[in-house]
Amino acid sequence: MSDPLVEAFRSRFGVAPTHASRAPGRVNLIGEHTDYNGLPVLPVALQREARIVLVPREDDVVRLANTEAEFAEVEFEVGVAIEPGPPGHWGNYVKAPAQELARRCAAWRGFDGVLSSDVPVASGLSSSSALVNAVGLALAEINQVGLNALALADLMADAERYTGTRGGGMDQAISMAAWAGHAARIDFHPLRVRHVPVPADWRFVVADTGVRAEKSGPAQAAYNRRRSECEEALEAVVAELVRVRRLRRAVKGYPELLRSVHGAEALQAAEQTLDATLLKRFRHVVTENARVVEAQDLLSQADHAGFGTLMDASHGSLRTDYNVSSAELDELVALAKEGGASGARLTGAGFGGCIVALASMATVDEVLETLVAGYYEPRDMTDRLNQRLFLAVPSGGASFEAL
Ligand code: NG1
Repeated sequence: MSDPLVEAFRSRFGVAPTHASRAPGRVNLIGEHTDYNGLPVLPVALQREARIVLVPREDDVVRLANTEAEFAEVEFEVGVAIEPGPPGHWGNYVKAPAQELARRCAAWRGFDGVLSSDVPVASGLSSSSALVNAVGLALAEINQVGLNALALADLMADAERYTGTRGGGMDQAISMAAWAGHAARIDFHPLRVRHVPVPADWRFVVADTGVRAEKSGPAQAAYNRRRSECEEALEAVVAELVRVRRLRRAVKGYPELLRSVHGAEALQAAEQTLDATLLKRFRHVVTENARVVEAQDLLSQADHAGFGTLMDASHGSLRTDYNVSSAELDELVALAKEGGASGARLTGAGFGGCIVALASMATVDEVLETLVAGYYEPRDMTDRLNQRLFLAVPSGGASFEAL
């Protein structure tokens, strides 16, 4: 059977591609806005992915065409200081890994390629990291940099900051290192991944609000502001705990704080020192951390109801303490629950994008039906499962192959 991407490459470059690189998007089950605070997350990789077919070049040029006509072909020379395009330009997600690999691994060799991605853009499903990883893995392989998946994921997390988002490392890690059929509990500094099987009758419904959370626009500023607020809150709480002699010295980072004092005690100190906004941010981070730890246990025990309850609590905290939900996200969460989901929450950064809801084989049809009837135009929904409403199939991480 002919592969349309291979055909697209042939018609653009006149020869057959020799290699393919692919990296999936992800849906985060729980642990939102914790990664950049060094605290754990629990995502799964999706069946939707960025895929590139390519031919390595002998020089330092990268030419990458996109099967979507709205994204014009990008061409640049690999180097340690690659000029970015305008904010939000898709080419920046191609240049990001190239510059980082040139800086850290002296990888200079480029490729000719064609990209196709079916990860919805600006939906909280990490289309950006799927692209960064697919390009990064291709460049790492053709330059023989010899990094394992986690080391490369770490490097890709640094690389993506080229695009202006001060992200954590969740997306690059799950997209590089996922196992099919499993969720991953990911910890940071150093990056560690524990694979946890997803019970066979659990169904994760992903529903898109259709509101794009553009990481190059206001959502990026809001995201980066949250990160600064978390840093400010941490510093003030640590200073307070040192002042009352509960800490002998200032600790660095949330993980060290939460190893040194109990979460409840950290919250008490926060109530003493933080203003209303910083207190809410801090409370979200500390309580979400506890939810992730518990969620991993509940997933291992196949405790469907318990896991759902944690998802609900996560959404509540993201809505009222972290203020990253929206009317549309809240509406989809409410509909999923009405349809019988055990839990539902926004996924990804928020400000728009998708929710994820936990259903079972027994409840999934009703959940889908309630979402379609309550939110989507029935005429757009002749295929019940489509680009905006689908079931997450926990998938494997990025791969590179000779064709
Ligand atoms: P999305 O929603 O895919 O933009 C972002 C960050 C994650 C994480 C989540 C919130 C990037 C590439 N991704 O994801 O690291 O912080 O928000 O939990 O910055």
